[in-house]
Amino acid sequence: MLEKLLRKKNVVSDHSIANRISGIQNRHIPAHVAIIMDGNGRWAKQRNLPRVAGHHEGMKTVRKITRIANDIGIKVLTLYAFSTENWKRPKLEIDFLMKLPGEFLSTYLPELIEQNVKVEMIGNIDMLPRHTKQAIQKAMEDTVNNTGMTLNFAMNYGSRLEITESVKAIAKLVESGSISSEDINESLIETHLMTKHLPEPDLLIRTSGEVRLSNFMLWQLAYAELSFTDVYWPDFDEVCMLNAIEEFQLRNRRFGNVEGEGNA
Ligand code: V07
Repeated sequence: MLEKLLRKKNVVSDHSIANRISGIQNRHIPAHVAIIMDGNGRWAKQRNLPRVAGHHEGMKTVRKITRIANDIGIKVLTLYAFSTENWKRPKLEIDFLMKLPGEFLSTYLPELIEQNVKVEMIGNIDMLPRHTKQAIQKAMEDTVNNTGMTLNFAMNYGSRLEITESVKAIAKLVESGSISSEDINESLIETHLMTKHLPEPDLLIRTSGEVRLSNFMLWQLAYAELSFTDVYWPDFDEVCMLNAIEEFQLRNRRFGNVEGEGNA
């Protein structure tokens, strides 16, 4: 609440955001931040708008948070855009959601390229409508050589399905005799997850007051710090993001400074 007031009065300026980013950069920066972008429907309801208006507004937050995450020096930002559970929603809402990747990319892909961001995806792309698939594939192709932050969208993603598929693939390796069951260990399982090429998330943020993981990166989040805020995703802004990162750094004082002199 105080934050909102300060911002209205313009007390929180670009200058103070830049100062806070510098402070963050003098400490341990989370390499991978994952976010459950919840509360778009509730944001809309609060304003007597249709749910889809909340989803659309949430897209602008994706842009904002991508930019500041990249500025901070976060290496991977994973955003839960569409879960395997989301297919249970009304068809019209699903149709709207499936247009958002195309709209997001036709609007923001040029600036993502300018920021050297690499677009990636986890989840089963095959079940998505063709236009959605094509938009995402083009963005991945156009940014494949970018060396800055990876912006990783979880689309039609579910963690139990991901783990189930890994187990199945490993069972086939055993069946064919390429490995023995004794060769199964944590790192073999990890190399069969969709995130095999990414570092584990250091920080998970969930907006909108729900305190659950909802089948999101269950294996990968084993050691992550968890950050929950009541703010609805469309209202989540740079200040909220800085708050979450600073809180992470306070909890991680063992890594407290670059020289490693922090107290445990
Ligand atoms: C979606 C906006 C953010 C709040 C959560 C629900 C609605 C961006 C994308 C997206 C996905 C892939 C991609 C580029 C952009 C997106 C869906 C929903 C399904 F390559 N926002 N956003 N996709 N929302």
